Formats: sequence, C-alpha cells, structure tokens
Amino acid sequence: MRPLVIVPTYNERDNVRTLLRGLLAIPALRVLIVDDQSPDGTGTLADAAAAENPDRVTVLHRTGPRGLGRSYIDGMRRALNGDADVICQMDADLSHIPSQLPLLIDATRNADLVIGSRYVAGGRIENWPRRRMWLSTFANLYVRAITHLEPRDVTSGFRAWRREALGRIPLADLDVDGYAFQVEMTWQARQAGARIVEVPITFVERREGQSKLSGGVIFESVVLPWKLVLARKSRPM
Ligand SMILES: Nc1nc2c(ncn2[C@@H]2O[C@H](COP(=O)(O)OP(=O)(O)OP(=O)(O)O)[C@@H](O)[C@H]2O)c(=O)[nH]1
Ligand SMILES: [Mg+2]
Repeated sequence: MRPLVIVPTYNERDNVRTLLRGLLAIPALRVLIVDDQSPDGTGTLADAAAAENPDRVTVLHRTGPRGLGRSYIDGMRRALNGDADVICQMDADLSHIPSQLPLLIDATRNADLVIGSRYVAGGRIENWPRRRMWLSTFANLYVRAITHLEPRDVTSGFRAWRREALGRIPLADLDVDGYAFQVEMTWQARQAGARIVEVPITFVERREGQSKLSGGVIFESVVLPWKLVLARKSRPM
C-alpha cells in the first residue's frame, strides 16, 4: 500500500515533532502537514522535518481564511493528485496515537472509509473532563438520531479512506468546519455508497497547546445534520 496521512495544524509547536517522529516510524507512510500560518512557528518546524525527510514529509502552507475543513479539503485535493492509495486524516495534538494508524490503514482492505472510533467495543478515552465526555456523547447521539448514520463515532477525526472512495466525495461543495466537517464527510460517504467500518482507538486528551474548539464550531454541528437531511428531502427524485 501507499498510505498518506493529512494532518492539519494550527499552533501545534509542542506536538508536531513528537507526532512526526511517531508517524515516520510507520513504514512507507507519507505525511502531508497542512498549516494555516500558525503564529507559533509550527509551519517552520514542519518545514525543517520536510527538509530532513523530503521523500516522506510535505508541508502545505495555506493562506487566506483558516479552518480545519478548508485545510482538509486542500490537503485531500493535493493527495488525490498524487499516487497515494490510502488517504488518512488525524489531529496533530497527539490525541490520536500514531502507532494506531496502521490499524486503520489495514482495515481499508475491506472498507472504503475506516473511522477510528471511541465508541465501539475496545475504544477508549483518556483524561477527558466529564463535560467533554458528555458533549461528545451527546453530539454523537444527536447527529445519529437525525441523520440515521450508522457509525457510533461520527465526529471522530481519525480516519482512513480508500482513494477511490474519497475521490467520489464532492469536496468543492463542502463548506463546514470542525466536527461538522467529519459528520458531513461521513454523510457524503454513505450517499456515495461507501462501505464504512469502525475500529476501536484510544483517544488521549491533548497535553500541550490549546484546543480550537469554539462556540461557532459547536453551533455548526448542531445545525448541520438538519441541513443534510432537509437538502436530501428537497432534492427531486
Ligand atoms: N490547518 C488548520 N488546522 C487546524 C485549525 N483548527 C484546528 N486545527 C487542527 O485540527 C486538529 C484538531 O484541533 P483541536 O484544537 O485539537 O480540536 P479538538 O480536537 O476538537 O479539541 P481538543 O479535544 O480540545 O483538542 C489539530 O491538529 C489542530 O491543530 C485551523 O484553522 N487550520
Ligand atoms: Mg484535539
């Protein structure tokens, strides 16, 4: 396989080196960092890693309005222009454990989209305050109740796609960020007939740097499921 992982970064100076060390230990894996001009110099650290590992690390420096969704879309377009056959997504803050990525990549042998899941048997969360736990559990129940999506962890950002399946997602039409981005990608995958499976992961609360979770991101996730189902109902058959 020719796996590639896309990692969006914004102010992850204290995490990016450890992350890259973990990822480069995975044979044949290539890494695409998508940095949004992090004021803390994350992009410069990533450039240094790319200079040391030119065959394996690439950095995409975005300009213009920043955003997780926008960064993934740019990164995915770039990946689809290359020769990777498995395209993965993960956070830079070490919440997703690099050594678990091969489990996701392997599972694409029998699936189009593999979701690293906190909420299937064997999945775990370490060091989350009760409030975060509650929010995430509620978000998943809420989204699944409205959309009838099957995966237990529709907001997870730790994923692996078969290239062909990702290529069928209308990336140009997406305009969502944060958790809503993950939800809409899952929805679009199902609309495209993708086989979706979950594999259990251990999610670890970030130790360094700051969360970018904002009120706006949460509001967007509250509205999005309705948008998706209503858009489907109003489409002519
Ligand atoms: N390129 C880019 N990356 C972003 C942006 N916002 C967040 N990220 C990255 O997206 C990933 C997830 O962001 P986090 O802030 O960890 O969000 P979260 O995981 O929902 O929140 P915590 O659980 O509190 O960490 C991290 O790798 C961030 O650096 C952005 O605007 N641009
Ligand atoms: Mg995080």
